[in-house]
Amino acid sequence: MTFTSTNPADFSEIVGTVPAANASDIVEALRRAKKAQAEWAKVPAPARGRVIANVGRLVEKNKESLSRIVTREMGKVYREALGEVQEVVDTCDFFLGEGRRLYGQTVPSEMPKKNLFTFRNPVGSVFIITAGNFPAAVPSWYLVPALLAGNSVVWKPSEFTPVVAKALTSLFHAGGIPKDLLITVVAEGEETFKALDLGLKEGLINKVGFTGSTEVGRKIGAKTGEYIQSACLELGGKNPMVVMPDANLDLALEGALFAGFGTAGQRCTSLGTLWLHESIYDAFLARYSSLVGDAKVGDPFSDVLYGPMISERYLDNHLRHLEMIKPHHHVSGSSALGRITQSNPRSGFVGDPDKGFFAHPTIVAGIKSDDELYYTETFGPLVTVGKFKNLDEAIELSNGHGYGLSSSIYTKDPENVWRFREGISAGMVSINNSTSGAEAHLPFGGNGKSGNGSRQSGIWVLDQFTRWQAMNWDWSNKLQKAQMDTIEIEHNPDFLL
Ligand code: UN1
Repeated sequence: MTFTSTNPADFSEIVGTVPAANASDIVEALRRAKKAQAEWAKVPAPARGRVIANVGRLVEKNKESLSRIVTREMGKVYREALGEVQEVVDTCDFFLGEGRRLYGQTVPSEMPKKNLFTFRNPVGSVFIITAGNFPAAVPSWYLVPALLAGNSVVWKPSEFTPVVAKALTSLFHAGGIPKDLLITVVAEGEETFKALDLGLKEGLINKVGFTGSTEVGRKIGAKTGEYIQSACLELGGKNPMVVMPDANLDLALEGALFAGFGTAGQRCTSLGTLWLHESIYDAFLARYSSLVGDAKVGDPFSDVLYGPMISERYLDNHLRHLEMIKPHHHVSGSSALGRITQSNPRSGFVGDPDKGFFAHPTIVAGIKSDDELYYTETFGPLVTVGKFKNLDEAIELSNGHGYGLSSSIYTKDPENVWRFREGISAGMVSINNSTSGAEAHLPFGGNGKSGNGSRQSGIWVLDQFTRWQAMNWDWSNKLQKAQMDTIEIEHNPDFLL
């Protein structure tokens, strides 16, 4: 069996064909990767860092060609694809130096002639499962630190972006990562889950990393929990953007346009609900609607706000979310709803909409906290808009659905900034900036329905791919008993001046 990957902007174009793995193929790959890990862990970390440096330089050298594959296979606009590949380079640049750090500590002992130390050990073999919306950058957040830290990786990319996965994997191998240390398998969800279960049972998996929906993340979290493991979970979001009346409204409009509709709303950091203060609600909404109404949609290789949905499945999901629009909502942003076709056109569309899976941008205003659209992640070109009276209410509305990935506030008042930062439950907070576009060396991750507190990127992800080992070394040549052979220093507890 094979997967045939087509261009979502022109589904008559085949991007590539890759073999489909079943559960036993994946288990076999897990066995090979496990075997390869022991040798890799013996390679000094600075040398592993140099391999990561090679990979970074190769990705940089192939930036345009890899970005073109990203746009052709996934559909994001070429400028964003270049940014995504740059994020892989940034991740390699950060971790190549980590090969010369991977710091442990020296810690004083409570006893003489005894020394304490900590070491970071690789967890072993890791199984990474990623989504199609960031087919190169998000996988690199797992692959790069996991390999740098001395682990082996079996990677199951999205079945919608296997050609990007193949290309990225070949760059890792060309950079010096041994073939069995990073094995990429393309498989359907059911086979992947079967392999996860079998691999955990056989002791072939020491850590799971998963980026995708909350629904699947819950199942993976439960499965790994059975084996006393906690997966690194990066799940959905319903990211709020709060606009205070004192904000730079032009800036907020620009931010809301990019956050809501960039990547056709298919980032986990995309804007969910735009919360507007009641005093600016009508005027801001009118400007936002006309800005979105005028935006160009279409061929992702031309100058458009966004291109197609990743696949028909993502388009179908978007269509299902449109059914959640209720009579009390006010819809704007385009001349029509749903799929863009020649018979359901979008003015200014660039290209032939019938060739791909394109969707009209949709703004749903008048959102209330008991609406289905309030607590549903829509993952498409759909932004909900609601009204608030004061910052406390805005924070409550921003947290109330239980997601907590990214968030944003537009204001000029530092007091609003600090109150928002303190009150918001999200793992990431933007001030006068889009909800999307996190930099590759800050902790990335969410709380509640967005994740179990695990963080990717920067130094923080090292806690996912290493285990702390504590060592004590007693060189006194006698058995010194901790907490019992204590040292008492004479002092006068009654001393007064
Ligand atoms: C994702 O959608 O899974 O912060 C990741 C951003 C990007 C990464 C998004 N740097 O929008």
